[in-house]
Order: sequence, then C-alpha cells, then structure tokens
Amino acid sequence: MNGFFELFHSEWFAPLIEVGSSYAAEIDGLIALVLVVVGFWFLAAQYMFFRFILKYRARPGRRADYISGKEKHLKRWITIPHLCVLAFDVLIVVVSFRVWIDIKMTLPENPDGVIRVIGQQWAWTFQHPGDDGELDTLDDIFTVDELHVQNDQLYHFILESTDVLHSFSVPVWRIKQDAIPGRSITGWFRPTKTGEFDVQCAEICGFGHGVMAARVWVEDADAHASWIAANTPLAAAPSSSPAPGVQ
Ligand SMILES: [Cu+2]
Repeated sequence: MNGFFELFHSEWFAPLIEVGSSYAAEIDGLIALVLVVVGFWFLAAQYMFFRFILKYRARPGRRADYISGKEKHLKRWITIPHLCVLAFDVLIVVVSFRVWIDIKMTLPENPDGVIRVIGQQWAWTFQHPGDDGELDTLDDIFTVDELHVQNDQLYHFILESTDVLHSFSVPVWRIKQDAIPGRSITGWFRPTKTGEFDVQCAEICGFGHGVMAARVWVEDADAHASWIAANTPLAAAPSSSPAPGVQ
C-alpha cells in the first residue's frame, strides 16, 4: 500500500520549481494528483460538451434536438460520471490526509535547532540560537528579513505575530503557515538544498504586505558555523557588569 502512496511523492516539478525540503516532494505529489484528476474530468467534460453541441445542432430542414435528460438511459450520463468523480474525491482526501498528518500533525522529535519567527507589519524577525544551540539565551542572534539555517538539519520553528495575521511562506520548502497574534505555532522543516531562497508573507496584512519579503540562506555546516560565530552578540560574552537596565 505504501508503494502506491510513493507514487504521489513527485519530483516531476523539480525542473520547474526547486525542491528544497524533505517534504516538498510530498506536497508536489499531492498537487500533481489533483492536477491529473481534475484535468482528466475537465477534458472529458469539454470533449462531450462540444461533441454534443455539434452532433445535435440545427441543420437545414431540421431543428436542434431538445433533450430533457429525464429518461433513465439519459440519467446514466449524470449518475455514472458522478460516482466516478466521488471515487476520485475519496482518493484525493486519503492522499491529502496522509500528507497533512506527515507534515502538520507530526512533529519529529529531537530537532537539531529551534528558531523563532515573528511576523509584524511589515517585516520578519528571526531569532536564531547562538553558539550554545539553545533558544532564549543571551547569545541568541536576532535578524530582520534574514534567516540562516544549516542544510540537512531538522528544525522546529515557533511562529508568532505581534499585530495582525501573517503567513510564513517559504516556497522552496513548501511551507505556508499562518501566524496568529497571541499564539505560538510550532512546525518543522528539514532543508535539503543549500542556497539563497525567498520568504514571503502570504496573508494580506495591510498596506505594506507586498514588501513583507525576506530571504533564507541554507548553508553547509562550515558556512553556518562561521555565520553564527560572526554574529553572536557581544553581550553574550561573559562579563561581570550587568546588562543595561538590569539592577
Ligand atoms: Cu504579513
């Protein structure tokens, strides 16, 4: 059975749009399935539509046929395709449920890193763990519109918003998750491709929504370690004097 579902882990789209996370191909497979099923019925319906228009059209000396569709043998033209469409609907629901469970309802344990993503009108703030690998410690690295992660590592993200609804969208990873004020939403990803990619807010969030874009840098281990070393705030260095504002 699992072999059957593997069919829908599609990398057909790879030449068109980059596949950059462990589950991107699963989302693509689902889209391919919907495209094939809906596309098939679209073409079949259009074919019959135009065929009947031509076949039963008015001709010299003959009026166009009027078919009420009430007779039993004509009703079959509706009932049989209807049942077929329902069967394909069930297939789409089953496959999408599996993808939903894998990506949204399952949180793989023991992440290699945790980042916090905060949406606000109209920028993204990213909180990365510093040298100690722990979030919410003194050496955390805060950036605006600039996310840095290490390739092939399991990340959890904690998504928050300070004002209105936003949506954290990273197309290359096939992530799109709403950020809701007052809530912390946890999700996960595992990047599989190094490079620099787009991050975009995908929820109309006010006047500046269109410019609420950011970039993510997926780096190999060495490049990521040197980025962390270069950006760990000085305040994190051991010091005997208290931080400003602390009595
Ligand atoms: Cu936004």
